[in-house]
Formats: sequence, C-alpha cells, structure tokens
Amino acid sequence: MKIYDREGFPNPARIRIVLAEKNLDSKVEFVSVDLIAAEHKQPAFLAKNPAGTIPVLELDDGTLIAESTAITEYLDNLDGNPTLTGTTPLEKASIHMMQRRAEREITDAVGIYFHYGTPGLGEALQRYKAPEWAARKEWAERHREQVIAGMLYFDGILSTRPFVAGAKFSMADITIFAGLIHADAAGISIPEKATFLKAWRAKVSELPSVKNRSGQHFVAEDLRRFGL
Ligand SMILES: N[C@@H](CCC(=O)N[C@@H](CS)C(=O)NCC(=O)O)C(=O)O
Repeated sequence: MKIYDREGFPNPARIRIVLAEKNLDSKVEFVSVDLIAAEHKQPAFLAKNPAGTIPVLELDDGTLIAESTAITEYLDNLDGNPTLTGTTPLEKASIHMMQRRAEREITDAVGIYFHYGTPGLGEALQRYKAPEWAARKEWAERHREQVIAGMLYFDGILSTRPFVAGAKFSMADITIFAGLIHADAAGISIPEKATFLKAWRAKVSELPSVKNRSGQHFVAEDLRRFGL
C-alpha cells in the first residue's frame, strides 16, 4: 500500500496514528506530496484525488481511497477486528456522529481560517484558492470563532466521558487531535477554561500511537523556508 501525504500535516497525521494503532506502519510506503509547491493541484495528483487534498491511500492493485474517514474505515477493518470505528450499531453511529462534528466544527473550520485568515502555505498554493474569499477577513474570522465554539462544545462532551464518542479512544478523537495540531499552526489556542479538552489532549498525546507523531513540528520547516 502507498500513502500520499506529507509528514507533520494534520490530516496525514490522522492516518499515521491509525497505522500505528493497527500496527500497519511496515505495510505502507509513504509518498511525500509537496503542498507548498501546489503539487496536489496538478493533473497527475488530481487524477488520484479530484479534491486535490492529502492523504490518499493507493492499494497494490491501484485502487485509490481518499478522505481520511474512508481510509480509516478501510485500515481499521483490514484485520477483521475494528478498534477505532466501532463494532456495534450504537458505537458506529456515535463515532461517526462525533467524527463529523469534529470535522465540521474543528478541522474544516481551522482549514478555512488557516488558508484565508493567515498566509497559509504561501503564494504557489494561494493561486488555487479563491482570492475574493481571502479579501474577506471577517469570513475567516467567523471560522476562527467557530473553532473556539467547537473547542468549547467538545470540552463539554469530555466533561462527561473519557473520550469523545464514549469510553474508548476512536476515530473521532483522532480527528479532533489532528484539528488541534492545525489550530496551533493557525494560531488558534484552546480557551483557558476548556480544562477537560486540555486534559484530554494531554492524555491522548501520551498514547503510544500518538507520542512522537503529535505534529508539533507542523509544517514549521516549510513555513520558515518560505518566510511565512
Ligand atoms: N476531507 C479531507 C481533508 C484533507 C485535507 O484538507 N488535507 C490537507 C492537508 S492536512 C490538504 O491537502 N490541504 C491542501 C489544500 O487545502 O490545498 C480528508 O479528510 O482527508
């Protein structure tokens, strides 16, 4: 299997955590995609994923699977013993509900703020984004506020249970964790009063599959290289 991604980026980090959880690291070859040079917006990559985003999983027979949730489902079920996406109907539903909320309130909103409210990944990629949106700072700011509201929402959830979808660490936790990595890079901090979210983050950071993969180095080298 091949994974097209870039180390240190938030959605790729989701899949790297899944690979570690499932002991699949050694089964995968990573192919680095140069987001700063907008390699993912060129025809060769768009043929793999028309959304022009990473990660993308390519199976040995050439089958392509994009979208981190879909890739997670595939990897989690490969051994017939899913541990991150639920086994019972209720577990599956709860995880997918929280997973989607995590994407809508945290990862997607951070992504919009990062690309339109900050210099993002720089000029080469910015050309593929909508310039008229970049001019609308208040639109980006609204997404920053959405992220803060999302953090407070999940703080409330985590005041009632150890992990986002219940008693067990799941795909939804991984998505929020990756979203917080991206929030750091975008300069959006967890509000001081969100103590349950902070404690959950500290706990998740210590999981063997997450430790040393937490992406604290998120694109830092790339951004420095381009003076962003
Ligand atoms: N919904 C996608 C989101 C993937 C995504 O946005 N990936 C980022 C990297 S963390 C990306 O490729 N960004 C490039 C861009 O927005 O141009 C997923 O779940 O995989």
